[in-house]
Amino acid sequence: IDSLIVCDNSDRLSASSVNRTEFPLQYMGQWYFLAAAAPSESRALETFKVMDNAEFRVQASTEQEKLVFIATVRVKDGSCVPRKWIYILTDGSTELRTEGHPDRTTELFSSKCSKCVILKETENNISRLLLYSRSPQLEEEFIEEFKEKASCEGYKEILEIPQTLDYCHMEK
Ligand code: MYR
Repeated sequence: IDSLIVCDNSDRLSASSVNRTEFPLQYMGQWYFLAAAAPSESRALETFKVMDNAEFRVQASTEQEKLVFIATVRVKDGSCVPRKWIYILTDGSTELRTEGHPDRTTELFSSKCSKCVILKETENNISRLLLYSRSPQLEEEFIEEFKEKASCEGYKEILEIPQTLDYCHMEK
């Protein structure tokens, strides 16, 4: 045993401090992708392993129950790949659905890091945790907290997004 993590309630995923009154307004705008976690050998992190960095923007849609997520991914080969998803808000909950992916659900969780959000994506029994922050650099304690939460979910594979290259230019 090289490490022992005791999973008390502060390490477990909790949505208790996700602010539902202002939801989803407090999540609008710029986000940086910092880390991901999944059960080992699940292949759930494959698509992220080619990334050097990724920046997201969450914006309102012309349809009230939808949000537009725009991303620019800097691939390790240096190229920039734009991505876009439409999320569908769920009545009375902070759970999201993705347009075009009927089997995918996205839950939101809070952490001690007030400028962070943790997403749990589940699709056909495959789940993964994703950590996003308002700033590209994050204090080590918050990365550690994410790893502990992941470990308490039984997720042994952790990927930190390297961010060694410049961020791509994001379309306005
Ligand atoms: C994926 O790569 O599979 C999903 C990308 C999701 C990006 C999320 C970035 C920011 C999260 C803010 C939460 C907004 C909730 C209303």
